[in-house]
Amino acid sequence: MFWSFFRLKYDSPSVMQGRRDVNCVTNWNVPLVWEGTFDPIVVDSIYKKLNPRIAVILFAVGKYTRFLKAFIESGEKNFMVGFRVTYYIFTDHKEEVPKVALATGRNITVLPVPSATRWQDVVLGRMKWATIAIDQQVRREADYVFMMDVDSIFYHRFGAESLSRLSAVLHRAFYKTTRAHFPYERRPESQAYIPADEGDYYYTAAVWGGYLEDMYKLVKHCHEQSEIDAKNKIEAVWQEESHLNKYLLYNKPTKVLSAEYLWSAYDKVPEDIKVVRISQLVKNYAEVRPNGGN
Ligand code: UD2
Repeated sequence: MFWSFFRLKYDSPSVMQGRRDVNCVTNWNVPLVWEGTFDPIVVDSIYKKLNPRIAVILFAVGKYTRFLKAFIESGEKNFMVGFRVTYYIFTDHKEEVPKVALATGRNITVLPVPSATRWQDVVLGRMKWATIAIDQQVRREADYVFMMDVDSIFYHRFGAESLSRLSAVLHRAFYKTTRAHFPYERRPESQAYIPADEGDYYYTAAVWGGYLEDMYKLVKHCHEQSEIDAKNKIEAVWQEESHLNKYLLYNKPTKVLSAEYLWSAYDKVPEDIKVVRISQLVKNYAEVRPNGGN
């Protein structure tokens, strides 16, 4: 009796999805999502019943407005297709926000932010502006929030399988390395400090998301931590990414997304990445940033 139930449950095609070449669960027992570990039709149909409103928070400050068109156009083809999505574009050049045809239920909201003289202030400032915008507006308009880098293109489905209380993406450069190689903040003077013997994964700050209130708690905390750093005249080694990694070490993500969810045109695609869902574009850092490359 038990075995016939077991066979029925685990032999059915929708639950036979799996991968043997990669780890599909974290050591705190939440899913680690790869192509081949979920059924897109089943996942979408579950979430479509809930009809969630999904916010994408995007910064396009200075010359980064040039990336908006391709990001949104490719997002319309691949990101949460069939769901309600609002792209919140934070920019200092609202006249450069392109007109892009959006599917039904999808919108663009443009929000002003000041220009910057240092790229570091833009990336770190994302935590501050996201905190303010959620407080003043987004809270009334969204159930889930994603934070994304704009200099990237969607190439493949990025769907409801990514939704969770807190979902973080494995950084492509470190998902095969040991924690000794993670570029965590190692100076105890910074609020983003992580001791050498701690750490699960190294997550990218270029794509991450979750329930609105969980995301609010996270961005507010990271903003406050970076303010303390600023008072102490220290900036975390990878700005907001360092604070994000510290937060996620002690507040574990409820879903981890493989590096399929943010690859990069700088790197060859390895065997275990069966699909590239978003990829960071190659850019001339010195030309596009207000204060040059590094
Ligand atoms: C990495 C991370 C990024 C962030 C940054 C911090 C990846 C793929 N990305 O990206 O998430 O942690 O390091 O060092 O690993 N932006 C502007 N105007 C500017 C500068 C930045 O709008 O002048 C915005 C824009 O949305 C951009 C994002 O900030 O996509 C990240 O900045 P970046 O692309 O210059 O940083 P990068 O490639 O080093």
